[in-house]
Amino acid sequence: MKRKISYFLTIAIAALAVSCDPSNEFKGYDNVSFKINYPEGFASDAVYSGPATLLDRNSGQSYSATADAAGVVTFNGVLQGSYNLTVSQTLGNAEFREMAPELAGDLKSDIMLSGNLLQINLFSDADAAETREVDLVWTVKSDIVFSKIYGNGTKTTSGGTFINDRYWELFNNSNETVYLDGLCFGYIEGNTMTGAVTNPFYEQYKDALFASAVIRFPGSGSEHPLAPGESVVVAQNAQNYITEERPLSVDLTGADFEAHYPDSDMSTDNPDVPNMEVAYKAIAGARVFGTTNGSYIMFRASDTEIDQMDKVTSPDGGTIAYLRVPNEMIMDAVQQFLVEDANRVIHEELDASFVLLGTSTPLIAERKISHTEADGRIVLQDTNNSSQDFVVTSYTEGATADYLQPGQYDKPELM
Ligand SMILES: [Ca+2]
Ligand SMILES: [Ca+2]
Repeated sequence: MKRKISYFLTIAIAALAVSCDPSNEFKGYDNVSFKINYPEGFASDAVYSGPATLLDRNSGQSYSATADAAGVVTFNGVLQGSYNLTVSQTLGNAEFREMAPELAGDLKSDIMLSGNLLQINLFSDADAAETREVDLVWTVKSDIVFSKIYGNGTKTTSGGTFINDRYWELFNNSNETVYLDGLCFGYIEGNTMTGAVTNPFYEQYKDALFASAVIRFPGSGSEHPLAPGESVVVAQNAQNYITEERPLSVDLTGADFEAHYPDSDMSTDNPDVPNMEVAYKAIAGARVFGTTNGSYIMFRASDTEIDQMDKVTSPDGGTIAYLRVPNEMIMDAVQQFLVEDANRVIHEELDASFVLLGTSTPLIAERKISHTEADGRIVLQDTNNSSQDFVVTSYTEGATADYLQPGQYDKPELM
C-alpha cells in the first residue's frame, strides 16, 4: 500500500511540476506508463523488475527506464510521436524454476522474457495518461547465436551481382563449451523484400515457423566443441571468391564448415572443409543453401526428429512442403528485411524486429558486442530484437572489402 501511495505521489508531484512550468514550453509528456505482465504460468505475485525501451519510430530517439516495485515502467519528458516499446530481460534458470515450476519442467537453460507494443501514438495528454499493458512471453535463452550473416552477395566489375559467396557465423555466447554436433540452422519461407506481399505461414500459424532448408553440424555429440566466446564459420561453399571480376568478394577457404549440396551443379565441394549435413530441403531442385535477405533460425534436431516434424504446404497453395519448426524449439532467430515495410516471417517473441539490410551491396549484418567479461571473453548482444542487436555495414566507395572477412569482433561499429 505504501508503495502505491508513493507511486501516485510521484505522479502528482510531476504533474504539478509540469503545470507550474513558467516558460510554458512543451518539454514532453511525463509519466508515460506501461504495466508489464509476466506470461501465463508464472507465479501470480511475480513482478517484472527489468528494463524497457521506448523508441521513436521516426526520429530513432529512445528513452530507457526500469520497472518499479509494481512492475510498471514510467518514462518522462517523452516528445510527441509514434513509439515502439520493447521489453527484454534474461531470467536465470533457478529463478525461472521458482517462478514457473511447471513451465520449467526439466529445462536447464536460462530464459529470456520479452514483450513489445508497436505503434504507440503519443500526441495528446490523454494518450500520455493512458497506462498500457504489455504481456511478456518467454523463450529459451540460447548459448549459441548468429553473429554474422553475409548473404546478399557482391558486385562484379561488370555491374552484376554474385551471390555464391555467402557465409554465416555462429558464436558461443555462454560461459561454457557447447558442442555443435546436431545443431541445425535453416532459412524461413517467405518474402521480406517488399511491403506488397504478406506471408501466409506467418499469418496463419502463430506457434511455429516454416523452414525451406535446414543444414546441420555433423558429429555424434562431442566431436565439435565450441569454446565460450569462440565462433564458427559456415560457408555456402568454402571457395575463394575473390577474382578480378569480383574484387569485393571474400575468401572462404578458411571456413570451418560448408553447406555443400551434392546434387547441385552450383555447389562445389572443398575436400579440406567438412560438409554440413543437409537435414531438410523443401525444394528438391534448390541448388544452394541460403537466400538473399533470408531470415534464419537455429534449433537442435536429429534426422528422426525431423522425420517426425510436420511438413506443410503454404496456406495460399502450392505443392512444396516446408518443415514446421515449433517456436519452443527455436534457440535463436534473425529476421532480415530488404526494405522497412516488408512483412514478417518470424514471430515477435523470437525476434521483436528485423535487420534492415537495404540495397547497397556488398553488406554484412553483424551482432553487436554487449560487453567484455573480466577474463576478456566477448559477450554479444541478444535481446531477441534484431534492429537493436545487429548493425549492417555496407560498402564505401574506394574502400577495401576487408570488413566482409569473417571472425572480426574488434570493429568499432560493433561497440
Ligand atoms: Ca567439403
Ligand atoms: Ca536471440
